Amino acid sequence: MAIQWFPGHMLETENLLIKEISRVDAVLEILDARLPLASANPFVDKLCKHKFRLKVLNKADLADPETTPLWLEYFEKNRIPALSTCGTESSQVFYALRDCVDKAVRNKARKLKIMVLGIPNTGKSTILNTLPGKNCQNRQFSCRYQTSAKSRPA
Ligand SMILES: Nc1nc2c(ncn2[C@@H]2O[C@H](COP(=O)(O)OP(=O)(O)OP(=O)(O)O)[C@@H](O)[C@H]2O)c(=O)[nH]1
Ligand SMILES: [Mg+2]
Repeated sequence: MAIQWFPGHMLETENLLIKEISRVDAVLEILDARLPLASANPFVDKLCKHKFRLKVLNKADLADPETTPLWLEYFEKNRIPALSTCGTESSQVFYALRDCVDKAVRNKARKLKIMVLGIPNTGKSTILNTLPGKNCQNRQFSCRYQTSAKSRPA
């Protein structure tokens, strides 16, 4: 019996991302700070070839506090924009997004569209839910939440 290792919903999501990427100004790639390379999907490299992308090393509170700065140094050396966050801390999430907006699309006055993606359980929903929280200065960011595949929550 052949084992289907690439189920239909994954293909569906890939196609959706390819379609939507041209409509966004920047991408927040949510990673697990404890394993920033292993929690990255190589498909995102291809997808974001011509798009500004900020790697967000989330769950930094669970990671080794001495190792996370080394990862950030590694990304900086490779000229890959990255920062670390604790997704439940609204101020950190706010600064992550502001950094992304500042670097990616400085001169645009209109509202910006930012795609938030990552492998399961890295904290995408937490970050999106934290963002419009009470401490998020003057609600400068508003969220429209679209799930990655119709039948599955992002
Ligand atoms: N300690 C800690 N826990 C976090 C952080 N961010 C998210 N979590 C927890 O990690 C778990 C997964 O977070 P979600 O936001 O559901 O992750 P997700 O990427 O949306 O997951 P999927 O929708 O399944 O892909 C939840 O229990 C969160 O409370 C963080 O920065 N620190
Ligand atoms: Mg989610």
